[in-house]
Amino acid sequence: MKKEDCALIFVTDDRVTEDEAFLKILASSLEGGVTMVQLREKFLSTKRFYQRAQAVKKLCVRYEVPLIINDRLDIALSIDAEGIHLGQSDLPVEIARNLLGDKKIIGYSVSNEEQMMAANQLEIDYVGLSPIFQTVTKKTNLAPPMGIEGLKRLKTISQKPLVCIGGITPENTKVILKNGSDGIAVVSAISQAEDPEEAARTFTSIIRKAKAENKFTRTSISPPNKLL
Ligand code: TZP
Ligand code: MG
Repeated sequence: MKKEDCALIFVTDDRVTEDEAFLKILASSLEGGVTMVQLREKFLSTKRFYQRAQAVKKLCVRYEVPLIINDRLDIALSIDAEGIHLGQSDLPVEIARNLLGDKKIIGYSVSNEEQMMAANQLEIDYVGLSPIFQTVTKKTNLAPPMGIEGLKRLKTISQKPLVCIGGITPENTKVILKNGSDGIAVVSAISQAEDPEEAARTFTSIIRKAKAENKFTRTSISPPNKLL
């Protein structure tokens, strides 16, 4: 996985049940610049999940954006997705890695220090810090929000790219990126926006600016190479 791929992950909204509306929101998010899509479905039958995944894959291929599947390795394998996102109570990462091979993306959710230390030992491509802020979108298996203080703490331990999730809006994106997150993963702020394309564009522009500023800050405080 290229690190830039996890800059803006659109996690699809399983509250949007109607396929046409679902695909329209997805296409708009891609048009607005999302860098990866995670298909997350908690209520669909396996057959409907598979069919939706096929349609989502087609769109993602058109935009050359990687598609990963939440939880379901069978669906990921069946549509040859770019990867999978696993939580603490999902299939063990080692098993998923064996079945997917080295080239696929594995994202892994972490909520505390202990889980982060364990994640450092795993063959994963990025860690999802969950949740950074309060969210109403996910109701089960959800730890208390870690806030920016939690992000800072986990950043000091992490050896993997970090992607924050939970309650992320254009207003709180900059502070997340300034405190060490490599990307953000968003549901409602795109899927429930009046104009999902515009919302994705707004995130894209904030991320671009924050990354440019971060680079400047880092190089301006590091000593020139030859003095190292
Ligand atoms: N995992 C942790 S929080 C969350 C998931 C899937 C939902 C985030 O949704 P929103 O609407 O961006 O707060
Ligand atoms: Mg899961």
